[in-house]
Amino acid sequence: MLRRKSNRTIFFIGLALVLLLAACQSGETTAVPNEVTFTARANSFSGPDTIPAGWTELRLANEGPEFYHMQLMRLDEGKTVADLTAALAESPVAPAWARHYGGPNPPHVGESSTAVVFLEPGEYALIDTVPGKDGTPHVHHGMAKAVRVEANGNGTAVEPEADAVIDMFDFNFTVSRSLVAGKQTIRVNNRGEQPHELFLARLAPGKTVNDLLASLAPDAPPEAIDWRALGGVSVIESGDHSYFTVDLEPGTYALLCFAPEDHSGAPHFMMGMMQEFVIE
Ligand SMILES: [Cu+2]
Repeated sequence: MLRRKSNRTIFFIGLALVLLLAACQSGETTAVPNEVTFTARANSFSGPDTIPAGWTELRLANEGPEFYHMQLMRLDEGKTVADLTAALAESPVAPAWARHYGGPNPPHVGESSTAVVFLEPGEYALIDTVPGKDGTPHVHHGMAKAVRVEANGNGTAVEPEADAVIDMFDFNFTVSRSLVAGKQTIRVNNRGEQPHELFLARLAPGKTVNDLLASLAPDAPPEAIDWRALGGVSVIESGDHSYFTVDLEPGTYALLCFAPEDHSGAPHFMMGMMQEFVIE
């Protein structure tokens, strides 16, 4: 009798452990990255000065009249946002003491886009290298903000799960798993040796990625922008990865990288990083 009771006790302790383990695991799978929102307006970013380290979903709300993106750059000790802005005025190629950590690429005017990045503690510059209507990158018109990433982050923030994968190489994109209509999270890997980014846009019917590029020329009329900016991931370093979520409807899409080539400074799309794909 005693023996049977003790077996039952062991059984219930075991059951309790199994339930506890299941609860812990379900807690892990429902954890999400920290969410942080920044707002872009004409010549300014607004948002927090300090954010926690770890997997972070950065949201960019575009409340300005042009296209903006967020480019996070981690600065080596002793370097400032002003130092970075001055260096980028000399060359579009970032100095070795500033490391690209991505961020959301441009949403359409009045809309928002997100990207999930892994942030290590440190001092960062949040800049916008997208050129304004005058052809000058917004970073030189005040779109540069200091952001501190602190180690006391949300310990439960986890990396997202991807529905599709796009690899970036020197100098092309490869869609490793097929993209489909509907909402999906895309993992973006930089498998090249240079820093790369991914900008996604939906083209107007019958238009090509070349039409999109022509619409960005300083003398192009405003109505030439007949495509929709859908964000993507701004520049990340070789070997790094990031995520973004997008809702794709049937149509033709363009992938572009505007990052400057390490030596010539020429935008990567001129070297082949421009591609179209179709969603049925
Ligand atoms: Cu590139």
